Amino acid sequence: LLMSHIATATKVVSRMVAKAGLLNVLGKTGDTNVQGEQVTKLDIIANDMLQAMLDDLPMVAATASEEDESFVLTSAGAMTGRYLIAFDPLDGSSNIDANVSIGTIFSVRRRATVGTVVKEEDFLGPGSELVAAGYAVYGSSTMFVYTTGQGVDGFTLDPGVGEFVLSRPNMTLPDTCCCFSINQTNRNRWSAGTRAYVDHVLARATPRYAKTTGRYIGSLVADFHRNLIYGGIFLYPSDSASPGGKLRLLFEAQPLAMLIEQAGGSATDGRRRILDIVPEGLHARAPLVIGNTEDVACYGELVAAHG
Ligand code: P6P
Repeated sequence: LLMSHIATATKVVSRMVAKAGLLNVLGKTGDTNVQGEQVTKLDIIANDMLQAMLDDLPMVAATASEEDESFVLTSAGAMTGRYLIAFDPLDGSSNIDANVSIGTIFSVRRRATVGTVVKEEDFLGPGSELVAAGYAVYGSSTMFVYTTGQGVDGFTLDPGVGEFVLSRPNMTLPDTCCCFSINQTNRNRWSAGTRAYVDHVLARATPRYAKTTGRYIGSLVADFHRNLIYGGIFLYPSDSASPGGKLRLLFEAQPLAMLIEQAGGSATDGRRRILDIVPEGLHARAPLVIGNTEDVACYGELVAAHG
């Protein structure tokens, strides 16, 4: 029931995204969110939709959104609900006006205790404690990809029927580094280890990287989804401008790390397994290196050697 409510919310968001240009919901609201990012109208619509769809579920105690400073108690389950939901309602929303694929990312955590008032600390566990994680990607088609710890399944929305149809059962990461995804304009801000890894890939001196190509959409869900299908590595490492990384640990890194491990890959912050990191706050950030285990490990070795 919980997953179907989340899926239904993404169907509505999908429809809004598809009609954004016609419904005058493009553009910015003029506000900035807790991340200091400009808020787009669709961010608000997606955020409100997800919270509304979860508010009347008795099994959900509270939700936390990348868009909001603090968590929100649900009407139906604040004291008795067993689950906490964290989500990035519309990741990559800065790309909306350009019609680039964007997405919704979510994770589900079970409360250690029920019957007590939810505290922020209830959300701040390692990603290894998540019971479910997934995303919707609003692209040439809308896909819903999720795991409950028994592998990863992908569903494609049939707009004519309004249902998600199982289109990619048991998704596993192909063992090829097809795509290498990093914002190379940040090169001068990277550590020596990051530069060493990027130069190693670009040198194409090893069979593994002989045919690797560069792809960077600037929309995390789209970059992640492409690599999950084709194989590859995505990196948003720490750099001099964002030493703690840019991406959010709770709303982006943890759910994608659960998915990639369930699909046979790995996710680190360059040194530590993402799923082992305990968030210091709802809006904690983390460097993210995610994809094929061999490539994530190669990056880690060069960071260990070069700093
Ligand atoms: P940059 C989008 O704003 C986002 O949060 C992710 O979706 C994306 O991977 C990243 O930022 C892109 O950041 O600094 O390369 O533009």
